[in-house]
Amino acid sequence: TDANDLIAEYRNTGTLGSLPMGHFIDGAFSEPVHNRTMESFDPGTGVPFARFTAGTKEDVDQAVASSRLAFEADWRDMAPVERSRILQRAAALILENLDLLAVVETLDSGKALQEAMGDVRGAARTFEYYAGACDKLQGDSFPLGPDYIGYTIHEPVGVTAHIIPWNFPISTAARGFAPALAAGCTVVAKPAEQTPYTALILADLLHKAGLPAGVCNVVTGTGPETGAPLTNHPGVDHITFTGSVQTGRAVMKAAAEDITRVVLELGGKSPVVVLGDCDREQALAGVLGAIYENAGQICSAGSRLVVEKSIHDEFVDELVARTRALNLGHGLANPDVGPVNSSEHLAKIAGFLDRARSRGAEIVTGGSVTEDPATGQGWFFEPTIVNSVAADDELAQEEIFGPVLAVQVADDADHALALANDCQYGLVAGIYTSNFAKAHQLARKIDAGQIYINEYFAGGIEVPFGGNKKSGFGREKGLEGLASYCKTKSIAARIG
Ligand code: TXE
Repeated sequence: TDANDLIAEYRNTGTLGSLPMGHFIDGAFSEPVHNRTMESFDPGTGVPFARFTAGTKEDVDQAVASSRLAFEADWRDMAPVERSRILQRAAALILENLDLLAVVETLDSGKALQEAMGDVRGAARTFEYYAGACDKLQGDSFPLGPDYIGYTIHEPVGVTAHIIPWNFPISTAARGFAPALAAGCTVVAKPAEQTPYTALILADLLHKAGLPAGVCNVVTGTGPETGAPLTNHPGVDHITFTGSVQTGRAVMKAAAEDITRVVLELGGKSPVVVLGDCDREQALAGVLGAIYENAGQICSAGSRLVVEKSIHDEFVDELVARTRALNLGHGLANPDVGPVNSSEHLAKIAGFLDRARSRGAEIVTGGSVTEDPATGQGWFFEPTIVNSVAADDELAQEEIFGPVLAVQVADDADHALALANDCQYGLVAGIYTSNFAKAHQLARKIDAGQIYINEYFAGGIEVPFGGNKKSGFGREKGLEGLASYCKTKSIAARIG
């Protein structure tokens, strides 16, 4: 279906007829055990546009049992080349459904349609990448002398649970499902209650691509009623969690109960270090994208600008001018900055700025709740810059997860490094400089899972991604992402 037709349908009816209903279990949309539903809101208007199923422990039990059966009966022992072909077909089907997935993602999350299209293309690329890896999970052999044979094989860990957040629903689903399936694992996913639909549609497309029933199940509902029973489930062998530190802690405790493997991808407060010798244009564009893409609701957003004193005044003036020129609007209108995801989240962002104002912070642009200028509706926050933020201020320490940039002034590169590392999080850091050696020296010394030099968000599915410190542990993407869904078995035999 064409995006324009879907947008017209939404404008005329206030909903979309093609939205899935129910959980996706055993290869079909299924009736829940208890018939309870929740509203889904369009953040661009603040108005509900559909209802979806609020799952319970009973639904989770069904999904895990189905995944266990499918693991043992169909998927674990399928020839890797066959798994690969199914994942390749899935990539193609995702692209064939690009417009539907992107429009649904925009309605559910609020993000600009172009960004949603980028996310869907990225999801297809993720399946393409891991499709190519299915038949390359090679082991090693070991030199034990003429009387022995020693080798390793990589076995799938089993049934994997995926707890998905609302800021990148289809990207996060794909980033977990594709490597898990490539490794021979089965999947039970719980999308965020704010954004349930694209994971359901993705599971259906995977089934249409040839995935046997039960290999990928999706259960919708709230964190406490659906997420917790899944992460606590003794039938789950691995948990991939993306979300807040607080919930991550609860998930890690649940995992500890049964010694379940867990990957935690939590928050960030990532610095963008801009040195005096940078290419000014490159740095300005990079800093703006780093904080305003997806209205700042990105775990790896560049939410701290650490700028060298020598260029600070000029650089911040230009950033402020460009920030004021950004247009806000409904995601379907393709704005520079869309709404934030929920009214609760909007209130949380506003709280940070209210407290900053009462401390006398230097808010150089933005700082308030606003609305879609075209309709007067929606959950919007002004693109905001706060200047000269102290290292111990909450604006420099806490994840706001909105379009709010905290500027920290550094005397020189060493001071910039100290400021960059003075934080409980360690997910990402950006570096802008024309000095190649200095860039790589800083890259080694900054405590973060990934470093972007002269282009923020550089890299793709090939590059491992994950956090240090309170940003979590474990790596997704790349071949490391695949390894976390495998368990190595060593086999040694005496033949002499
Ligand atoms: O997160 P939660 P929330 C950060 C960001 C944001 C804050 C709160 O700072 O403002 O977290 O967001 C499910 N057992 N990030 O409240 O609660 C929940 O249903 C199992 C950073 O939305 O962590 C959803 O599917 N699951 C981030 C998912 O966990 C539970 C992305 C995330 O929700 C659960 C999102 C439980 N007890 C928020 N409770 C990132 N790292 O990108 C909730 N969930």
